[in-house]
Amino acid sequence: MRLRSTPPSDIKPDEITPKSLYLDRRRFIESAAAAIVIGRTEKNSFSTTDDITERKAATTYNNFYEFGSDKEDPSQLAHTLKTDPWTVVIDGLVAKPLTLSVEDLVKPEILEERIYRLRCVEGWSMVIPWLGFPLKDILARVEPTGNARFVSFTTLLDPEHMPGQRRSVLEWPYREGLRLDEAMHPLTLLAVGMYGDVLPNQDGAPIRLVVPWKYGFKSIKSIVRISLVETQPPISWNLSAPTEYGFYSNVNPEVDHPRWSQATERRIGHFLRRKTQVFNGYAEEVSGLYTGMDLRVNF
Ligand SMILES: Nc1nc2c(c(=O)[nH]1)N[C@H]1C(S)=C(S)[C@@H](COP(=O)(O)O)O[C@H]1N2
Ligand SMILES: [Mo]
Repeated sequence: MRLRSTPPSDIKPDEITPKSLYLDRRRFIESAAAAIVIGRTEKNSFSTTDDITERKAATTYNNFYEFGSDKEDPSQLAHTLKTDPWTVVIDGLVAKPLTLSVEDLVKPEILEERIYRLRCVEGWSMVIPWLGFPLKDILARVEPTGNARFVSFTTLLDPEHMPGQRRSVLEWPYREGLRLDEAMHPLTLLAVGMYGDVLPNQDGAPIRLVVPWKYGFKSIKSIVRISLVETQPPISWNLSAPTEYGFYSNVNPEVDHPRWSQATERRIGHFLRRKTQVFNGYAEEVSGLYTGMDLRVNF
């Protein structure tokens, strides 16, 4: 496997077109996906056996406010997002800060497929086969220092190519956060692909977070910075409506949103509504993270 994080010497970096980088990235993801399909006979204990949502739905019914607030906006407008070149900075309270090109991360040998439920705070859900790797693997590489307690994530700020950022619907750039133990949980994924292919722009190319037991807005898209910090970081939805969106935002059928119930949800592609599960069905894995916390107060 030849991975080209630095260009061959006969080509100057500025002669490499974004297209060729994109095709490289795509080729590596496809080989990862092929390897995964071969290995799929072994059940991945992290994946749900729920029916997978149609790819068409997962790529045309999106929330990505940088491209508008209608569900169809991102698939129609996100082609303007420039994902090549792209770097992710991992810094803050760490011994070894790191700047990675996404090419460093699109390695078939580190990618796994994880079929996760995604539950949007608005009341719909999907089941998506992601290609990615646990966030904890990257955090281990940077070696968080003893005072690091939270992780702060930031999306690209680029109003020229992200038309939604020209309006102040949210505080830009989009920001999210996790407590360090949530970030280190083996279910917490950084995804670079879905459905055996690179992430489409509207789903958060080239790299996004997936936290399956939390409402969808925690799964921040198109990440440029991951910072280890000491205190709970500000997050965009909480800044815009603090009584509606808390820092934790764990899926909880018993804690309603102030304007609607969270007891049931509509699985995209299914007719009947279904009961929402506590921690989106991942209680066995994650409830221990919240022992002793009042989840009505820490919503
Ligand atoms: N940068 C950014 N990330 C984001 C959002 C956003 O508006 N901007 N929307 C969030 C919300 S509300 C949801 S439900 C999920 C949707 O992910 P999907 O479109 O891939 O299903 O992305 C989340 N990540
Ligand atoms: Mo959402």
